[in-house]
Amino acid sequence: MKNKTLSIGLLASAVTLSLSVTLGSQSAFAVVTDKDISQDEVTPNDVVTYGMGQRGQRYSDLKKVNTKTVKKMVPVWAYSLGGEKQRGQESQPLVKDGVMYVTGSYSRIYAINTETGDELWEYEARLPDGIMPCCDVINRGAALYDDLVIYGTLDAKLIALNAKTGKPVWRKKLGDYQAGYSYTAAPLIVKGMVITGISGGEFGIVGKVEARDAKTGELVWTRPTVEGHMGYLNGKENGITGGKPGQTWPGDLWKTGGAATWLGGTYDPDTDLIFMGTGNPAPWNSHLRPGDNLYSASRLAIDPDTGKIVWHFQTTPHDGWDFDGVNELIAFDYKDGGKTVKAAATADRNGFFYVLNRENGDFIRGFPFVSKITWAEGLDSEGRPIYTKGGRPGDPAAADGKKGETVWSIPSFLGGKNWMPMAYSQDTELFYVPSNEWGMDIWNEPVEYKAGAAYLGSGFTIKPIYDDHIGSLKAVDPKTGKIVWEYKNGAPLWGGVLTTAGNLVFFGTPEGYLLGLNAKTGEIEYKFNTGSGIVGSPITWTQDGEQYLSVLSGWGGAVPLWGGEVAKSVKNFNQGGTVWTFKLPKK
Ligand SMILES: [Ca+2]
Ligand SMILES: [Ca+2]
Repeated sequence: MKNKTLSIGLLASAVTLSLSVTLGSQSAFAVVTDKDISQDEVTPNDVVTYGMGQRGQRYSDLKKVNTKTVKKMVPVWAYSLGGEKQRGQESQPLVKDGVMYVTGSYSRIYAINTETGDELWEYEARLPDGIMPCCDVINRGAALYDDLVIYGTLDAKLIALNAKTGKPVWRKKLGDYQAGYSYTAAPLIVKGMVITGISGGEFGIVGKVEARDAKTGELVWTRPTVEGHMGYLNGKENGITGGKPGQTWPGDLWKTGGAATWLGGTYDPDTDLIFMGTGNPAPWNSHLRPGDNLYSASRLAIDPDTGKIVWHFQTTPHDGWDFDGVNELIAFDYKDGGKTVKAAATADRNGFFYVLNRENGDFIRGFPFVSKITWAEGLDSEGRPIYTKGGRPGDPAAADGKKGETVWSIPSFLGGKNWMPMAYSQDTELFYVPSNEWGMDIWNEPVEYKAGAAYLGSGFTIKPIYDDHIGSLKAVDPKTGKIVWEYKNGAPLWGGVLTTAGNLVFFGTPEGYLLGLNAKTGEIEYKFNTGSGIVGSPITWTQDGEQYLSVLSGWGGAVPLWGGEVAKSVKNFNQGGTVWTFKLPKK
């Protein structure tokens, strides 16, 4: 018996030794459980969800790095994504047990030792010719579940890899890339299911939200986001979205209605609801589709067990400006006269910030978060826009049949805020919104649907509205609508935000800087040049008692491709692809 005990002991220490060689000082490789995911916000030793928690608040209670110490923060390693492929790097890394999982441009994914920056494995999806991503070859991040790391690819596939080895375990098709479907969002894990949306809103696709068994990839339910399409649960019909076709769309336009769910979603465990946003109705030319065009340009609350829409809130009914309603809806609570309000907030492409009752979708309040809005005069008591007369680009049929009247519109279609996620501080009770101040000339043209071809029926040129800045990081009070402070940036902001209990707000700029601002005042407390523009989202976590911070650097995304006159001003920014990791020096 003694010998047996001894040999088991030796075996155990041998295992520990070999793991420590691979994973540095961290403990043995552990699977990611539903509990790890639902607790992610309050477990600072890992980051196992996109959004640093299912609610997507991007808040960390870590404060070793704070307004007093942050000036001493230094890079500890930088990892190059390598290869000849660069372009936009919009990913948020994940961290578990001393391993970082980060996606890169062109549907690549990497596992890196968080202590040393050593590569553990790399996987590159083989992409076919003819993929049709609208807005650069980006990817926003992966999901972790059990022993899997799951991410989507530009040819609209979902791939699960073994997190330890990087070898594929399952692979599912989300849509037909030849019809314009693609995938760029970070998947969301809810109750053992992997929840995905779909990209392709500029190609007349039909948006949908889907749930799959995260371990096997088997489809559980699918919910189309355009009125008239049938949903399915466990292979059986599960009700037509909106009840029946034709209520808010003319003719057959609902069949190619867009409403792409391209940014993925958040989940609120408190109300047990998935929040997903939907993009523009297709085509952009709104005169071809009178009506509200449900459920485009909306936020949807979906029951994760049934895949049914519980409530919806449409930010831009009958959108005519490409004001996709996909931006993240973040659950948060606040006190109003001693009563706790279960709210959720979102900063829309259309320039308005909305606070909703997250239990039923009721409008609580809304206000502009950009300095100028031309297309609407305000919001009514239910949150519906009051359209400005003459603010909608004109109907070609009312002109020469080829081109309708051009209007100057603020915000531009790239939005008062685009995909880049804001953060909510539980300390300051402010939202930190990465916004942009710009406008566009926009006009309409005739268009017909053709599978796999752009389906816009619009032309546009984006232009700055101020001489000195486009980007504007704003501290927004959701209770009053007050902009508490603003940090102006020359180039448009295109990366996500992180806020911490150290009274700091971190984000990157296209000029290449990682910035740390004072969360209360907006003063610059930290500035580091990463060598390429930052369009990724920073994270922070703790390891061996030290606070780490990581961000992916690599300029690209939609601005250089679609930015019109703005694109000219950023064309000399160098591309890249590097994960930068920082911490305070050891004494
Ligand atoms: Ca965590
Ligand atoms: Ca769009």
